[in-house]
Amino acid sequence: ANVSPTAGMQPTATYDSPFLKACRREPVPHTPVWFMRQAGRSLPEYRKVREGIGMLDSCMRPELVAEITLQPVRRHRVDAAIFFSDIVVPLKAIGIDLDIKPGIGPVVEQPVRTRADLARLRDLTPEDVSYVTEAIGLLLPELGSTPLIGFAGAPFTLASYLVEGGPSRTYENAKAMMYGDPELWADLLDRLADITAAFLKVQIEAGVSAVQLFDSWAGALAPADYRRSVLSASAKVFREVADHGVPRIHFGVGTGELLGLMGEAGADVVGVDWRVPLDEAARRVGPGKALQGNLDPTVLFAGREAVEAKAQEVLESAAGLEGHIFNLGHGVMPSTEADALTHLVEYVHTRTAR
Ligand code: 1CP
Repeated sequence: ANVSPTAGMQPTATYDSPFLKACRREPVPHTPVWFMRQAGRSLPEYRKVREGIGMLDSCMRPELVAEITLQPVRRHRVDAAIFFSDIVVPLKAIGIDLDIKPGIGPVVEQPVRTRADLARLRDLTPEDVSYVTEAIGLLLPELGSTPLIGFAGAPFTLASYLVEGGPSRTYENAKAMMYGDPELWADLLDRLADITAAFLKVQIEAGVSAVQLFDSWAGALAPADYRRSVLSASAKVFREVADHGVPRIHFGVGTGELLGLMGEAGADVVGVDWRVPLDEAARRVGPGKALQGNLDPTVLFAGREAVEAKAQEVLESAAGLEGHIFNLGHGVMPSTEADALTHLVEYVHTRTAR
């Protein structure tokens, strides 16, 4: 019989979805679209269900997570869902005292600065995040053939929050450790690689169809420093999940100079922000990988004509690629109009219908 390589793991219709085909660089009926941060404050239905519930609390309620994850799929008809959670959830789950503060982001009560602090980073077990497994179980039947993307924060980006104690623009404490105590830094990133890999494995075993590693802030690093001090930890994460057979996406912001190295770390798909056109990004990444991106999220404030013109530019720049997944160059901004996103999905689908 005609059995797909993942038969028994997930329905063939999911395996044959445009999103997963594009990840595998196979021909697609239309260019697949999804948006980073597609679930969130741009949706009135999100604001409604989140009312009075803290961000981290909401990540631990399976029914709520499933509802929020489904909202952008219903509304925008995107080609993939992304699991509603946050990159700091596994850190919270192993007992790090942190919170996500409204208008700020993740704040860590006691930053990780010394070797003694490393002891607080214990291994993550599936039981620590049983609510994640449960939420994915609720989602799969609801999603049907729409793939679900799991995700985690990459070691560098997680370290930036842990060492700084919160969001930063300069990463001075994290970089001070990286430059000043390379051994401690390497051990910290290695610990985080294990936690991240364990968190991704939980999601894959629960049934997600692809995973994205968010190294959002890696663009703060020079290529030589990324290669020396970060690449091996991210490569370890990708290696750990390599034999699970799901595509692995690697994304960061301002990473034009790092695209080759981020591919080298083990990704099947490299995410690109809006600063580098996709054809140039493909040259930097090299052959054998699909690309994801890369419309500037602020274009969505400029009106329909501008959105279409800029989306068309992205599509033209992607015309020669083997695999392209349309996305923004970074997350949806909270004040974006939901209808602008719905229209963008329709536009890309129509323009690329083959
Ligand atoms: O109360 C709220 O609504 C807070 C806003 C919010 C939301 C909706 C935060 C706080 N996290 C999230 C969800 C979230 N976080 C998702 C949802 C799934 C989807 O895309 O629909 C995802 C993928 C993340 C991942 C995440 N968290 C990243 C990587 C992606 C990126 O944007 O680069 C990062 C860097 C974080 C940290 C974080 N969490 C929240 C904020 C505001 C931040 C950034 C803070 C900073 O500037 O450093």
